[in-house]
Amino acid sequence: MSDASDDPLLGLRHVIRDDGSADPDTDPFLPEETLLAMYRELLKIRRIDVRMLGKQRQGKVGFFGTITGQEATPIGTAFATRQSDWVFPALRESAIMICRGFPLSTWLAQAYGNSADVLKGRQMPSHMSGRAVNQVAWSSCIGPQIPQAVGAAFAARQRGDDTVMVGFMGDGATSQPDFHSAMTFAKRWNAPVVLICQNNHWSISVPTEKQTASKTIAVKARAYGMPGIRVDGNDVLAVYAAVDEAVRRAREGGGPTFIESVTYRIGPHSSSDDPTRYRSAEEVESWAAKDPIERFERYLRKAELIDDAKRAAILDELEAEIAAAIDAVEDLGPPPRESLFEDVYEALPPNLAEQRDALRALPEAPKGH
Ligand SMILES: Cc1ncc(C[n+]2csc(CCOP(=O)(O)OP(=O)(O)O)c2C)c(N)n1
Repeated sequence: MSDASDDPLLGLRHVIRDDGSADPDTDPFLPEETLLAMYRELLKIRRIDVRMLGKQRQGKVGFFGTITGQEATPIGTAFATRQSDWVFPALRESAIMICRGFPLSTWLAQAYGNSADVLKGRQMPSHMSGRAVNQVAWSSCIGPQIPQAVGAAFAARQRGDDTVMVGFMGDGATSQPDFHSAMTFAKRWNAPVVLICQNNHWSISVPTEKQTASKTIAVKARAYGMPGIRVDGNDVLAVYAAVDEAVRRAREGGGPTFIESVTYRIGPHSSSDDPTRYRSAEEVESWAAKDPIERFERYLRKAELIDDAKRAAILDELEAEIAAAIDAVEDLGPPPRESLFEDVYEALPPNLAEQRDALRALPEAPKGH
């Protein structure tokens, strides 16, 4: 704790100090290979953002949701959870799938909505999910994943296994009724769930202070009777430590925790947004100076785990990996037309089978239609 307030729900937990040293009272003391793996994942998702926003501008994908500036929360969470724990994401946590080993090309195929997309082109672009890595689809509608995470946690407890559910939301989502229902039931059922709010200060063009009169978002935990943590969301080690504490509590039967991860969205809300219309360049610059990747780099350099040459080598490897993944999927065609009939019925009813056969008999549409 190094913020002004004695109340942990008003102050902010940090690990990495401005000079790159770590606070020994809060440092999770992760092994070197874990620190370097985290660094790689942070850089990877940052580079994917740059490449995919470019693809959207070239008209190759219709929509992409970047997370630039907010990487520390999904990456810290990925390392603090087990593969068997389930993730119920909001808008900016799809990178957890990549950390869990979901193939990058298949992940990208969802943005293209093509034949390699495990969701068969049926979701909005950039709404990745994967059963193979226990990450459910996120809903474009703000909020429903929060009670879903709580319900799934209740089910896990009833089944008697030690799976923990992690549900994410933005600051805007805390003004939705779903947030309040989820918080109420989470503690009432003592569900093994960690609910994480990425407070990035904006809900598209609405600033957080117009969403709520509450001093912080973390303090809301108190009203629902559960532990809360307010953490520096641009400090990947602080996020890791906070989520690790909450996940352990949930796994050991101690019930839910609510975490506010304080961060900032450096880029647009999505590829459809122009943030210069509602926020100042000075505000963005002041947060860019707190960049989570540069902050972690200062820590790694001080610990002599990276230097310019190692950084450049990692970046080269990542660029090649991302370029290969894009090349593998970019020019694939759409999912087969008859896949429209899959996944709803275990056995297709005769009337739908007839429609599917009629569709099959039609000529394919020319490319581009
Ligand atoms: C129920 C609902 N209302 C409004 C919208 C339009 N909308 C899409 S994203 C968004 C802002 C979400 O803000 P926040 O929860 O803070 O997440 P962030 O985008 O900042 O990560 C809004 C209002 C929506 N998708 N669903």
